[in-house]
Amino acid sequence: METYKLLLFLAAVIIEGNAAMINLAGGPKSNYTFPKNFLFGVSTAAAQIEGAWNEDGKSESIWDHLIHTNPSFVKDGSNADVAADSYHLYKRDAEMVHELAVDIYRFSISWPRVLPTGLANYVNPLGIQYYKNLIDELIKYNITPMVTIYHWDLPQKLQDIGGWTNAHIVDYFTDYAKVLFDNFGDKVKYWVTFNEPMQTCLEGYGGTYRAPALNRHGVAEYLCTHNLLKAHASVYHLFDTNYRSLNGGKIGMSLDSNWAEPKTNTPSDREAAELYLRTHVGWYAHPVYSAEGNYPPELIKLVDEKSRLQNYTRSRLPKFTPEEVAFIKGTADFFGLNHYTTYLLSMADKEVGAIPSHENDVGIVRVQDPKWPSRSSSSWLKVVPFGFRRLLKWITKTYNNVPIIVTENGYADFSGIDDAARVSYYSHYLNALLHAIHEDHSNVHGYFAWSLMDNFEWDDGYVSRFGLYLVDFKSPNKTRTAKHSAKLYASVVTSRGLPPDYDPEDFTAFSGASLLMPTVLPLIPLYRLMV
Ligand code: GOI
Repeated sequence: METYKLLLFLAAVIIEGNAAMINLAGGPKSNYTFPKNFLFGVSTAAAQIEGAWNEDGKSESIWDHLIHTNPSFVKDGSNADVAADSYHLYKRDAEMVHELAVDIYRFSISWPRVLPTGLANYVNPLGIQYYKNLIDELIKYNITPMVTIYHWDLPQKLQDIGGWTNAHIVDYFTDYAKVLFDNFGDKVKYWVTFNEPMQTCLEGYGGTYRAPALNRHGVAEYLCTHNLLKAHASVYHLFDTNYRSLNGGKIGMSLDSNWAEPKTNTPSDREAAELYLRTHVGWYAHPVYSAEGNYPPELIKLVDEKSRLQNYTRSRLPKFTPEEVAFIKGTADFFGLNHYTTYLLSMADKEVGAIPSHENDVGIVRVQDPKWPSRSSSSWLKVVPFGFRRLLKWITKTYNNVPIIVTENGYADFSGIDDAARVSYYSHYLNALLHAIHEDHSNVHGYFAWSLMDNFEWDDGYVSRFGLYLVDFKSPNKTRTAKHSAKLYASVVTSRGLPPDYDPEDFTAFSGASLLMPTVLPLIPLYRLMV
C-alpha cells in the first residue's frame, strides 16, 4: 500500500475508533417524549441579525465601535453593519419561526436603538416602532415573544463613561428596562435581563475576546459583575412590583455554562471540576439562585487571599453589604441556561493565566479531550451530549430545583443546507435533555435552539454558522432557506420526540478530516496581539 493511503487509513481508524470508544450519549434509545406544556423556541440577538447599525436614529453600540475602529478584530474582516438585515426583514423572520412550529421566539432589544444617548432622556420612536412591529408580527402567528434586554450591545456613549464598571449603570439599566416594560410589557410574557454576563465581564472587561475588549483582568471583571448583578436585581424588583401583574409575566437571567468533567477520577480533579462550576456559572448564579445568596464562598476566599499576597490594599473582589445580598437573592423566576460544550478540569500545579486575573485567582486547568467529536467551525465546540445532562442535574440540585429554561444550544459549521452534523448535534442534545427530564428529574421547562438563522458570530464574523436557516449574505435580500436541521427541529417540536431512526451511539456525522476554511485564510487577529 502506498504510504499516503496507509496514513489516511490509520487516521480514519484513529478518528472513528476513538469516537466509538467513549460513550458520549446522553442516554440509550428510548420512547421518552417532551411534556405537553414544554416550551420550544429559537433564539437570536439584535447585534447579530438586525444590521441597520446607524439607521432611524440608532447610535453606535460597543460592538459597532470596536469593529469600526479595529476591523481586524473580526476573522473575515466583516462587520455587523447590515448582518442578516432583520431590521427590514423581520416579517420573514417571524414567518420562519412559524414554519418551525415553535411556541416562542427569543430576540434581544438593542439599547442604542431605543435610547440613542444611552439614557432615558430621549426615547427613539422609530426604535420602539420596530420592536412593536416585530412583536405584533409574532403574535399574529400565535408565537410568544421572549425579550433579552441586554445581549452585549451597550451604547458606546455609556462605555465612554466606564460602562459596566460605572456604578451609575445600575440606574441607567433600570431606566432602560422601564422604557421596555412601559412599551412592551403588555405583550411580552418572558424577559431575560442579561445574556451570558460572564462573557460581558470576564471576556469584555477582563479580556479581549468580547467588546469592549478592555483587558483589565483581575480588577475590571469583578467590578463589572458587581454592578451587573445589582442592575439585574434592580430590574427584577421593578418588574415584580409594577409590571408582573400586566400579564403574569416571568423574568430571569441567561447564564452560559460548559459542563465540567473531572480530567481523571481523582479527588483533586473532582474538586477542580466542582470549583470550576462554582467560580464560573456560580459567580453569577450563587448570588441570585442559592439559598444563602452572595458570591460563592470559594471565590471570595480565593480572590481575597490572592489580593493580600499580591500586596493590594483591599481585595480585588468588591463585597456586597448584607442588604445587597438580600436585594439580589431570589431575583429570578427561572434559570436561563446557554450550553454548548464540555471541558475536562484539573487543579493547576503552578500559576495559571495573567497575574492578576480571575483565571489566576481560581487556579484550575481546563482542556478538552481530542477524542471528542467536533468538526465544527468553532474549535471549542466538542460534541458531548452526556455533559448537557450532567449539567442540568447539577443546576437542579445546586440551586434548589429552580425551573430551568435552556435559552441557547446549538452547533456551528461552515455553511450549507445539507447540515448532517447539526442534525446529529440537535438529536443527541435533545436525547440528553429527554433523559435529564425523565431519568434525573431535572427541572427543565423549555428549550431554545441557537440560532434561528446564520448571523454575525462576533469575532468569527460570518465564517461560523449557527443557523437552522441558511442566510445568503451575498444576496441583496439576504435570502433565508431552511436547512435539514430546521426540518429535524420542526419534526421534534410537532412529534414531541426524536425521529424513529435516531441512534444515540452514532457520531459519524462528526468524523472525517476536519474541514478547511472555505474562505481566504483568516486575517491574523492583530487587535488581540496589540493589547
Ligand atoms: C453564545 O455564547 C452567545 O450568547 C451567542 O451570541 C453566540 O452567537 C453563540 O453562543 C455562539 O457562539 C479566551 C479557539 C477567549 C477559539 C480563551 C480556542 C476565548 C476560541 C480558549 C480557547 C471560546 C456562547 C469559548 C458561549 C465562550 C464560546 C462561551 C462560547 C473559547 C479561549 C479557544 C477562548 C477559544 N466560548 N461562549 N475560546
